[in-house]
Amino acid sequence: MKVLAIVLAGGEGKRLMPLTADRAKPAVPFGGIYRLIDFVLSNLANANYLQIVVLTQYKNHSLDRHISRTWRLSSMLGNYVTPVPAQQRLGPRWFAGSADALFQNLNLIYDELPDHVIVFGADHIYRMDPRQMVEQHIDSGADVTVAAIRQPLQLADQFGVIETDPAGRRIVAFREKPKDAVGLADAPDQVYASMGNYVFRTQSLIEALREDALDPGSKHDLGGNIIPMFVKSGGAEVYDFAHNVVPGSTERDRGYWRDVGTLDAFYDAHMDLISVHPVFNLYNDRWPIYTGQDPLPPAKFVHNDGDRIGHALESLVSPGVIVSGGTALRSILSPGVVLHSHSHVEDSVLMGCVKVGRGAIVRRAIIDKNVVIPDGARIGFDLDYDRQRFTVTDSGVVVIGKNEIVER
Ligand code: ADQ
Repeated sequence: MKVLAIVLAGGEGKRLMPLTADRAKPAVPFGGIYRLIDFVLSNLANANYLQIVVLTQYKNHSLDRHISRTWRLSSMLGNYVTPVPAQQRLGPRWFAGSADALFQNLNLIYDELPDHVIVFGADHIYRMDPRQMVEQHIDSGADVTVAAIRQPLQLADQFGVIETDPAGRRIVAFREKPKDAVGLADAPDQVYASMGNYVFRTQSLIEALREDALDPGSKHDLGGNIIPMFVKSGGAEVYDFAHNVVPGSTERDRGYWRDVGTLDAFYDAHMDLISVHPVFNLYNDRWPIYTGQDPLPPAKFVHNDGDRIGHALESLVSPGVIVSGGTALRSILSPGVVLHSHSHVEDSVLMGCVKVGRGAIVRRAIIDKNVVIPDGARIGFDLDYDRQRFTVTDSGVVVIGKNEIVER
């Protein structure tokens, strides 16, 4: 059975601004050394699906660079991860929606002639063995199988909401981001949400995309248009993510899936990583999360001119970090971060090469690459002041964009 994987990585990620000001959402750094796209690509690679096309569009420079530097598979064995930027192949327009992105790249499917096509989103934090979903899809003979997970009812308007037949397999209704969803019969405060991960029978996908392309009223969106088309014809099934068991997983981290589409969700997913018993276990070496890294030296903790020794507690510390007389508490320090004497960073995410000056204090913040926090500056204390100069989320997390200049 031949399977081609297509990863949709063209999303704009408006709600993650300023982190997506000059990079696509799937290229946003996560967990110190990763980028969001590493999670879906690792899931596919660990499952041995090694013909992977990544459709990019929006501000794709750092994404393309990351994929071509990191995700080099052995082409001799016919394996590849290929970023395909929107090329305006069908006239002078960018992709309209995710279905249009697939339609414009149908040639990639014709080149491979797979039996089934996996179409996965690129911006979630999770471990999943996609083979189990593909197996169910093949056994059932469905045109499309949609991965689903229970989510809180109040988030229903962020997801494709699924209703199934009483057996829980066939999809009888699929509504994209409904404002008036009702809860499940056995859990009124939950809905069954699409994870944005699909497996299609190739021929069914091609026919649906062609039909959709001819419809002037369509938004050419997979969730909004294509999946409902299959629901109507009775060919859509659900794959319950709760049944997915990844090698090396434990009862605790099974079923973990985070849509990090908002700054608060992005922040919370990081705070989970540094909790004593994180739900998402980065240390499962039977299902590794792959990434690419510059050859940096090990992290070091030193003192400066007889000051106290730099230290980090309950934190993730990446290679290339220098903690020189400063303190990090419950924080993520990405490669190349430097904390100078008497600086103090807590409950924060510092991305690559952030420098925190002498005596500066940073609390509950996400600080993007290359930002320099001047000596003695205070971030996350006076939120009214921070709001005037940075982004502050609903829950009070201060977010400073890449290369932003910070005044004291
Ligand atoms: P959203 O994530 O809101 O909902 P969308 O913006 O289409 O839907 O993004 C889906 C994926 O496609 C993302 O990985 C994005 O990066 C990518 N993408 C979007 N437009 C693209 C384009 N033109 N070219 C290439 N890639 C593109 C979707 C589903 C919901 C489901 C949620 C789960 O539509 O039904 O519940 O994902 O988070």
